[in-house]
Amino acid sequence: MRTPRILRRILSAGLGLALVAGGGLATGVAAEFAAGPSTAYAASSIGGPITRSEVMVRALDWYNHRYDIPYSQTGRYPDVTGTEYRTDCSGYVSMALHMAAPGLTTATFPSSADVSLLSGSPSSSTDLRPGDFLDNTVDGHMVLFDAWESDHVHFSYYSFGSTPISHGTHKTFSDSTLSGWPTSHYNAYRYDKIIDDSPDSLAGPSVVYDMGDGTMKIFRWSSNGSSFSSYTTYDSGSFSLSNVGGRVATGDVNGDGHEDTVMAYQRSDGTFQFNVFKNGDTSVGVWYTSGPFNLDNVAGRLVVGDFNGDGKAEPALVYDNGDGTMKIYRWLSTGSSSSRTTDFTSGTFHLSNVGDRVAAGDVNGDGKDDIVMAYQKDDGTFQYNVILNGSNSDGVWYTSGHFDLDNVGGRLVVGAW
Ligand SMILES: [Ca+2]
Ligand SMILES: [Ca+2]
Ligand SMILES: [Ca+2]
Repeated sequence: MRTPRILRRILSAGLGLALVAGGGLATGVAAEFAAGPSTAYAASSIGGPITRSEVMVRALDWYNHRYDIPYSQTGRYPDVTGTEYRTDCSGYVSMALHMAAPGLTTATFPSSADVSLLSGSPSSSTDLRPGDFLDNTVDGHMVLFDAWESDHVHFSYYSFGSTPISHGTHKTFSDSTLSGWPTSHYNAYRYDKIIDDSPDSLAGPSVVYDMGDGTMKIFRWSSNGSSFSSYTTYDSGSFSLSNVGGRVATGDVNGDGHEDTVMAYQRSDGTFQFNVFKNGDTSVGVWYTSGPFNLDNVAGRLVVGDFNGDGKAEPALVYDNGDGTMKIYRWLSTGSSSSRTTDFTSGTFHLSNVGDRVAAGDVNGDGKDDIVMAYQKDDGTFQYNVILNGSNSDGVWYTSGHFDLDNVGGRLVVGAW
């Protein structure tokens, strides 16, 4: 319900921007390291980065006490650490996100420096993830997004519009109302400091070993938080790594929260295929087979990232056209296959100056991975080129002084440090 209280914005825009970069932790190995061993329920601080799982645990805490927390726009109730938040819809969302107490309002949330509008009206807000929220400034109400059902059409949410806090289930954006108000009045937002987490596993290394007999073995170590003490192996059967070269990368291609390994394999008939190994040690077969396509022009430039921010990672291949331009071949993930999507073709851009120095990560904090390349320039300097989402050149983000990338080779990595 509409909250008359107008709160002064507490966090400066500068702080917000600094932490937006922290929000870029969202994907991949670096995020898991950054979040530490107790990723799922690590305690956040007020106004600090917070994992989605912690947000949902905090939301559940008030829900579990829902008969003890009367709805009141002037009331207060403590969170799990004793900080008191306002006992209405926006106070509840502020509490769940561990923002400054007693909380923003439905009116001030959209203009917060730490909040971003998700693309599209509610009917197209398919990017919503647990801990995002829907704000209706027309009627002065908001709800916390909980989770999609498996069809990614129906969803659940928490709402504190009256006593007690309610948990709405099996809703869709085609429904005329959401939590008692017109669905079309809501917009979808994300707290910039929210961190996607991988609740069931820590990052671990894996190596792909050529057995020399036309088969390969994948060794995959698991982390217990302080050592890589156990590993599993996968034996391929007939699978020649000479057809893969260095084209091995990881990402969560099926969106289950666990990294998977992807390889680009040149076939003897001149086509290639993507082989996917779920969790890095279980073959789930071929996710894509091309027409004629020479992976020699890709060399080791396979990257895997979530380039459209839908929670599933996908491969991209950086291809030397041989005429001083390059093409980034792109796919999206259906969760069980790689589906071709639009490609990016550069103007003059010599991949011979890049070699295998190509990596992916979310460099602008929008939840979508981007491609970074280190390019040796003729004057002895180098530059970082950024291709946002792997499909939109954003030009040069850095130019060095004299710097010889021959000494780097292909050793470029990108992470949220
Ligand atoms: Ca996975
Ligand atoms: Ca994706
Ligand atoms: Ca990005």
